[in-house]
Amino acid sequence: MSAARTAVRRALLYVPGSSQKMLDKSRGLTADCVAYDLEDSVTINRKAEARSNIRNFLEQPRADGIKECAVRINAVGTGHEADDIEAVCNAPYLDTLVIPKVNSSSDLKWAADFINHKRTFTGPEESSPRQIKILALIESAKAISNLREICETAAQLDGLIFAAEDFALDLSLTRTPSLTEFLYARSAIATACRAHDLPSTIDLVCTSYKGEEGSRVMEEECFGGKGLGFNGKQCIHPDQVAIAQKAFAPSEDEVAWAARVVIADAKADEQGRGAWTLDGKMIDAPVVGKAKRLVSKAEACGFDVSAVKEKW
Ligand code: 1VU
Repeated sequence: MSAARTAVRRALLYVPGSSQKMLDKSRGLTADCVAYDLEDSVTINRKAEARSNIRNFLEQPRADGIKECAVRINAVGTGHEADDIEAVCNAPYLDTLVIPKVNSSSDLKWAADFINHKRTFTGPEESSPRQIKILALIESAKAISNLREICETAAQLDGLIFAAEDFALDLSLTRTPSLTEFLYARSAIATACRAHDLPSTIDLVCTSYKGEEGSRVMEEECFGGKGLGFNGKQCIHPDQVAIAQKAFAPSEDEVAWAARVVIADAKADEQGRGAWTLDGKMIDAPVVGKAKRLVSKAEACGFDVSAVKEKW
């Protein structure tokens, strides 16, 4: 299925384009979005090799478990960006380009115009759409100040991603386990995505990935991000993917509650009641709206919501 129709990116896993082993490994994974990387995980002397690896890789159909194939290019102004786009933008199984270090509208506009100019591929709809989506990485104070103009720049912009490590470097911050130093930036990004109807708002990387402690920290960060309005998280290791996909999907209890609210609301509507009670709590229009949104999200994440509804 084309990514254009799903826009569910609970986990976005980076795979270094210079590692053929990790590229091959990604084929066996189950992930909403895999971003094959040409940027920070690839050294300058291996950029050309990584472009060629990724281009060859995206000639082959997406693996069953992967819903979306993205490529992260190098930032506009580095001197690598045009070669990156030219190398991959007509690959048959490319869905999305991730543009790092977008500081202003002009960075994004240049990338979007160049992609649209170079993109000539017109394969069958199942393999790849004519227009590819863009995700923009927000990594600096300047970018946070320019969020509104960035969000309004390109029709194919599908979401924003927060890069904590570069943001910390820009502001000379030290990352702490509480992540409070990023609160303003993360809230601003999640709010901007909502205000501009961008489907994906993807949170910072959890740098711990090893063992039980890595899983605990990852889970805690996912729920913290969800609480701020993010609907996905960047991952650097396969073990993080299932944790993010579970955390950013509605839980079974949430789906059951939402299904009950939607069913009971239809009855309340017939009786002309805008406010009513379920399990001792008042339900009115915004609560019903939340329940309907949960049902849509659950369906997009693969839940059989009709089976849950039948129980009620
Ligand atoms: O079991 P196998 O030996 O066959 O495979 C290993 C390993 O190769 C594989 N693996 C991966 N496969 C695909 N994508 C990945 N990202 C990935 N990471 C690991 O999984 C098996 C187990 O791996 P491991 O636990 O032995 O881990 P390693 O020591 O091999 O690798 C750890 C690092 C962190 C180096 C690796 O996961 C990695 O390179 N991750 C990606 C880093 C990256 O892309 N950084 C830049 C993006 S983050 C960013 O820019 C923030 C905005």
